[in-house]
Amino acid sequence: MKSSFSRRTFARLVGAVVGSASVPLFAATGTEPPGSRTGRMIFPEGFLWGSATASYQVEGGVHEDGRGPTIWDTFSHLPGTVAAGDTGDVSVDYYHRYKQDIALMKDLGLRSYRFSIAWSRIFPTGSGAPNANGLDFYSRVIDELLANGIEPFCTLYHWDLPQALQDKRGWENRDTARAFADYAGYVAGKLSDRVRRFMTMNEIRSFVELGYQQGIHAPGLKLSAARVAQLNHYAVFAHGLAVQAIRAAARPGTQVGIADNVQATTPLIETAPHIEAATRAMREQNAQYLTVIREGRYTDAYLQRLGADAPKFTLEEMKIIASPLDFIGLNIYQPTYVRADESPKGYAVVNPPASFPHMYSPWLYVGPEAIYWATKLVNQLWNPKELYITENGASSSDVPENDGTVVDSDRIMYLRNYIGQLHRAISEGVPVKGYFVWSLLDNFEWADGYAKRFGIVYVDYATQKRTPKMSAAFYRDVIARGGLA
Ligand code: BGP
Repeated sequence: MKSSFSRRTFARLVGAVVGSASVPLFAATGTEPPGSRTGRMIFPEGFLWGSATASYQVEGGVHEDGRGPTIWDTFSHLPGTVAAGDTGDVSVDYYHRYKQDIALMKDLGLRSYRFSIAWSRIFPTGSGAPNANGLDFYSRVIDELLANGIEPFCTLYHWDLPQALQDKRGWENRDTARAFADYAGYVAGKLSDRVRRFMTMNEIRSFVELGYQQGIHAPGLKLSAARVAQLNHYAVFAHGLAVQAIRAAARPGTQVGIADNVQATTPLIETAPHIEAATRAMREQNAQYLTVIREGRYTDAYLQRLGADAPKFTLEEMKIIASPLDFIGLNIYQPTYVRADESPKGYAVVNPPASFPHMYSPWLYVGPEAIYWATKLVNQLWNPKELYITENGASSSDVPENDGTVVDSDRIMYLRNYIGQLHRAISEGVPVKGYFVWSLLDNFEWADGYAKRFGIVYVDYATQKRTPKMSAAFYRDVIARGGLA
């Protein structure tokens, strides 16, 4: 199935202009702009350099230790859903090789590692009696990370919904939100003795739009606009309920956030009118995701655009959706360029011309300043206590040379430029505290199967041999020097 091009091609919102057009100056943090005197791009002391993976993408072991089936097990086994008929049945066998992979992380000098928990390893049918063996696996992973001086960042939902819940209408069913909160609270209660930071969900936009609207991800549905809007509402509601459940169950000091793929609205030209347009676009393009999560209301433009298809909601639900967060994680890959426009909404999204450079995935346009503008505008609009880049990275064609070396010059170019633009944001006082490369390992990239490689470590899928690419050497050097020196 040729889904990759539409992977990030999201519907544009239309409607009236809402919101702050002013662009206040950023508050100083009190720290000296790192590296500013020498011109080197050195990040603040304690910056958490990390990398990320997700359960279904790396673990394999899908039948082990009582794990229940998920929507991705079902979907990937249907003909025509995933490139080359690939599945995550074995993937990179991290379920059995996590110690080796953590040794690789240590060798890179990683300070932190973002992984996700498979809900169905903990509650095989989504709710009911917990499966102790499932929790044990993550407990062992966490111990191994801590023994190697690596801080665990734990995502509770990275798209692998227990199939038993999808059989009861999945995220369309309001009870799924409650089940998610129960699961999140249970895990936080058990693991917050060693995990300080939890993220509720990864990329609500992706699993809602790709899974339930476009049908190119699990569970492969193409629902009507009204049904999508309602289940989207239950998904952000589930996030809010989970925030509260984690806080209620976890040890004091536990931090709760989200990993959101905000549309990284980026001014086409860095002048006042275009910056103002990008600021408006940030709110509107993310209305039913980060905007509602931060503001506790849908924008007027969003509700007007949907009209009769708008979600039904209560004020109580809206309050829960906007539960305070300790941090916001942003997954940033490509820019959404925006320019000033005379239309009522005050901005226009610029479609990339055919010649626009992209990485191996056709959707992955290279626009490093996206990471600067996304963090800067999110900070300005919603004033989070802390920000993390919970994913950034790129696919490359990655052909090993005769001696096995992978010289992924394009990935190094991509990472260097995005990290440089992240430094630009931090040097202006934007409180970004860490950065996670997607991904540590080549892995099962959803509808692309194993055809697109995002790892900084190459995996030979036939032998499971891991070989760090040149980008791993680059990243190790960045970490060792604390930035781009
Ligand atoms: C993000 C997901 C990751 C990863 C990455 C690459 O949206 O959070 O899980 O898959 O994108 O994208 P893709 O696999 O679609 O090419």
